[in-house]
Amino acid sequence: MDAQTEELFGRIERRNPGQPAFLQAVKEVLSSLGPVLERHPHYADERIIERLSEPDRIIVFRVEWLDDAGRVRLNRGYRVQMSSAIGPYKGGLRFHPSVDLDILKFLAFEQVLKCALTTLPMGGAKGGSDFDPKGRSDSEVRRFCQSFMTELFRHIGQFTDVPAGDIGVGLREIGYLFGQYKRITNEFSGVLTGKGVEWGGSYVRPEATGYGLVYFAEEMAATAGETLADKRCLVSGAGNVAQFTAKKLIEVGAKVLTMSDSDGFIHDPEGIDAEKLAWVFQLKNERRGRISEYPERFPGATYVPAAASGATLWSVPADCAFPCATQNELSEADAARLLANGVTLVAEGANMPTSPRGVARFLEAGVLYGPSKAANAGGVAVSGLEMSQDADHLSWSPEEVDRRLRLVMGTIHANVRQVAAEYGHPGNYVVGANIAGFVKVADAMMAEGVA
Ligand code: NDP
Ligand code: 2IT
Repeated sequence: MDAQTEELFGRIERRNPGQPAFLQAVKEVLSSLGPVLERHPHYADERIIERLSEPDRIIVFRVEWLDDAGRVRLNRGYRVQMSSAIGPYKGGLRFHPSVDLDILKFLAFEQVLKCALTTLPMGGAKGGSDFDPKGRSDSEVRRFCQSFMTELFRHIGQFTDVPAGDIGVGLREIGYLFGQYKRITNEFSGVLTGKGVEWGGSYVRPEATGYGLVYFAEEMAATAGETLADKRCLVSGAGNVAQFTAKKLIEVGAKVLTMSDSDGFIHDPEGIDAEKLAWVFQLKNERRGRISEYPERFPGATYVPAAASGATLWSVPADCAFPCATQNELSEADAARLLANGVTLVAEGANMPTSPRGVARFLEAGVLYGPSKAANAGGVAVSGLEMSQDADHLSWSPEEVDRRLRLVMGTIHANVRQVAAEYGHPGNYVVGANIAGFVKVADAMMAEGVA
């Protein structure tokens, strides 16, 4: 960063004390913008970066609910509406004990640029709660969701803000949230995405983030004249994104060696095939069990608890890495280990999973590195397609949605590469994604003027 950008970042730092994840996300973007600010000084004159890192609005509220024993429980709910420059606020809801304003501001900031890359008209937001769904009964989750929506409903709407899922929020939670919104407003609309196909959802939305990630990785590999067939792949996480990443990787002939949850990881040297993956789907989505059960069912595999040795799944030798669990799950040491083992492609399904020093390692090594805001944009892109279908009161076939998802991922990939080259960093997907997303939002902000 040059002296002027350093000074600008210093101001943002002073305005947002105690928010390391948010500042990490802003700094990563700022570090890419040098060439565009030099070429277009009007962005600095209009203070676009400072305006973009200040949310339009933050809503914080109390969520109280009754557990199965009839005791009163208390959580905090949030919605960070970051930018509506290019469309209604859009972005997921996360239910996880680690959720706080810092985490949601980082996610909302990333979401603004990600949505800009999708080619669809969506702004950026994120929300959620420090509620922990783990170990909670269905009726406790339902009561929590209903209470959460009893406040959130007044801040969202199909033309205002359209939430969806993220960590801890899947089909079940979206169902309870949608039911409560409808009960309160007497309105059946596209106010949430990730709905069931029978009640206003889109085919391929559950698959979209993982499938889109693999489509993006295929495009990356093709620039080196490669495919993913027979590649040894590391996947982290075992939730929505990890499951469908693994599914598509298996479909295209790659070998998936690992999956994980917050307790530890499994390494299956023979590869997780379609049948084993179907068992993981059942374990995680129906029984809501732990990945540690995998070796009991498939004895060729080993389980490594996270706390035991500090070992991470990134130490398993492989060709490609797909972090799909959570932010900062891949450290500089992990990146170094992956590179030493000869990894050639890294594509991020989770949001900001690689630490800044880890990213620097990948870029220095010149491996294919696809940052999250480009590589995992397939999820929100199909959310955008769900909004289109809701607005038109119709439903496209799975084939049609998948075709459009592939098209969107191909377009993002081409655009990101083209912009990176145009600004003097050919092959650098970080610079390409940050500049392409930024310019689109910045130009809209300029056109809409300061009020
Ligand atoms: P899920 O809740 O379905 O799965 C999350 C997975 O990550 C679980 O295996 C979970 O393990 C693990 N995990 C969560 N938090 C931690 C943690 N602090 N440390 C270690 N492991 C953790 O979420 P998704 O699959 O939807 O989301 C995964 C990532 O993908 C997130 O970064 C999310 O923001 C991102 N993403 C999601 C999209 C979507 O459409 N769902 C779209 C784009 C990005 P455990 O069960 O033990 O908690
Ligand atoms: O991080 C993300 O892009 C998501 N969690 C999906 C958001 C959405 O609105 O579909």
